[in-house]
Amino acid sequence: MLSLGNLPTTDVMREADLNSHMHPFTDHDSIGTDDLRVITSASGVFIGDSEGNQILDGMAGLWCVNVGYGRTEIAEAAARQMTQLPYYNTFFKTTHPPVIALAEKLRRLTPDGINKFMFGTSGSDSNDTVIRLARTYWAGRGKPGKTVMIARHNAYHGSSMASASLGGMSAMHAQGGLPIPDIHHIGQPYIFDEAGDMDPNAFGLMRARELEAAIDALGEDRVAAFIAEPVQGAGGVIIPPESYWPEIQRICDERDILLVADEVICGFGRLGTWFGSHHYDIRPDMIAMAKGLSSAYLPIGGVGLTDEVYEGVSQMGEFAHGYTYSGHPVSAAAALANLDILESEGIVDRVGTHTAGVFAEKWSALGDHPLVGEASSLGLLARLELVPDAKSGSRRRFDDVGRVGGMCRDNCFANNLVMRAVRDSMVCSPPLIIKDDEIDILVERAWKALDLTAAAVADEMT
Ligand code: PXG
Repeated sequence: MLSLGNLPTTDVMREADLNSHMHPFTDHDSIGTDDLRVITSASGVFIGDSEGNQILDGMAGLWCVNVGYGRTEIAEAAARQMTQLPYYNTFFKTTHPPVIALAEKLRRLTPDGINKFMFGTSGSDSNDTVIRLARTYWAGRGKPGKTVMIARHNAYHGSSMASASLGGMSAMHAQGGLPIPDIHHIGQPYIFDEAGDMDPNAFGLMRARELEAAIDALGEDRVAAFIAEPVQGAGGVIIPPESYWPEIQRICDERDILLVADEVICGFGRLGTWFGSHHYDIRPDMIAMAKGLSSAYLPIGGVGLTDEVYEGVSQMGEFAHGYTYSGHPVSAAAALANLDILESEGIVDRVGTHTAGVFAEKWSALGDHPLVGEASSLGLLARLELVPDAKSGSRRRFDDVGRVGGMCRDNCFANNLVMRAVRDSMVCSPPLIIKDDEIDILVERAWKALDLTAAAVADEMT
């Protein structure tokens, strides 16, 4: 039995892991005996493994460790709360100070009009809550037929039955009998892969107007809400053209449907503003949150809603929804300490006024690499498009989609950098506290991984 106080060798831990642990989103047959990396420590923007490597975490965990690793203030706040009151629920007319303080603080930080908060433990359950709130709201307003949720192809909204249905990942729909009824998907504003020769803003308008067309086709009396990430994250950091969000907002204003911003990745500073909705001037009726809410030090998620949605739902009497851990006091205390750090250290402002600019300049240089067709970023979200003939300016993709991206991801890891591959796009989302010289290290390691990947691809051709 593995004891946390006295760790055995890496090989022993790998074997024990593969004997008894089933990993998320993993093809276990593809894990070689040396492939598993055992992460044992972390500080700042670096994670440490059991072999003593210091790896720059270009993904902030899974887009979530916004304040970076090793913040003892959060650990201390959680420890204090565990001693004071480790758990009590928020059902049946009870509450506790951490959840009150967190809701109050979120009321101040979230987009105008978002005034009430319901908590859970993840982004997935937040989006399940969104669906139930939207449908219950319309029932409360006397329109129970408005049940259809419109989302986008290649969106990621979570992994539960309802949130994965809302998401537009075909591989997820293919397993487990998804999607659930009354979910409809429209196109995504992915310029690089889908705009062809169109002007990006014309393309953005075209994609936004798919929402209008879908409402017409389904019937406005059937549609409850449109949900989207301000910038699609897991789908491949898809930064919409400037024309996109204003047109979506216009359509949602003119039509009798709710607008939901999934802020699970874009929230809490990722784009250099508190929320992605602030960056794009979106006026959502609901927002889903998780990840950066606690910088992932403890699991917590939630949904923010306007007074209008809250009152509509309240028309139905009891909203029969909630989780044992809704508003968990220790998670709420950790989230509060995390938000204190983001605020008191001016981290969000610094991303907007400094770090995003430095990052954009250095990241864009990766666009000169012969394997890269485009390098783009917004705030501290970034993407590289890997293509076979970047020099010609062609956006043609590799035939065997995802293979070269996977090679590049492995080369990053081998060079002590974490980046994710989404098909043949490399994505990056470092902790918001990354320093300028650490951005240099990140870009150097990325360049080296691209070189190794390009060399391997060239080898295959000869
Ligand atoms: N919404 C968005 C926008 C997300 O990115 C969720 C909801 C679901 O959150 P939970 O906490 O239930 O995981 C997410 C999560 C990846 C990756 O590899 C991305 C996510 C989760 C796991 C892996 O890109 N995003």
